[in-house]
Amino acid sequence: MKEVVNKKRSLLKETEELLNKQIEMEGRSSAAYLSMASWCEMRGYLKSAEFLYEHSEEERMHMLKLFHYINDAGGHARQPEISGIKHDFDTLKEVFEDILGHEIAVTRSINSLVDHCLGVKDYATFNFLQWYVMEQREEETIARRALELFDIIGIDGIGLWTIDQEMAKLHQESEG
Ligand code: OFO
Repeated sequence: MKEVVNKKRSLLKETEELLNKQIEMEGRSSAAYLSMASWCEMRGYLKSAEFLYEHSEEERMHMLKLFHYINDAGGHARQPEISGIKHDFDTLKEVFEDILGHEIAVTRSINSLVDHCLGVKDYATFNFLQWYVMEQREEETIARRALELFDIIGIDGIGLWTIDQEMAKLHQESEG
């Protein structure tokens, strides 16, 4: 029985472990963005909340893609334990600073996975990961542009309200 299982496996154990770590990162992104969405909604930043609720769903989809890839290749995708999610923020800007920091960390993780795949000549997984490489490029850009709004518009007067409205446009762009 064991041999039959091994014959089905096209992933190295080490690659499987790294992909499972990436699952954990995507799950953490989803949980973090859900928490941020809730904070924004509670504070009345409704466009930012909408953007983040949806972003949380997208991160879950990123996680599920990895689940299916690992299992289809004969590995075992594991539901990660996720704790330590931040629930409180001092400002709306802090939310978007955290998002950028988070996305940069995810990009580094994807890049090191890609490096690993090249090193072990796993070209199928390398190819699969290219979708994540491009997705990270887009997500970092959106996070940077969101932060720029705070500098361009400023937070005085109706500044914060305007920034929140602008998040709806960024949201549309990220979908388009
Ligand atoms: Fe999964 O793209 Fe952001 O973290």
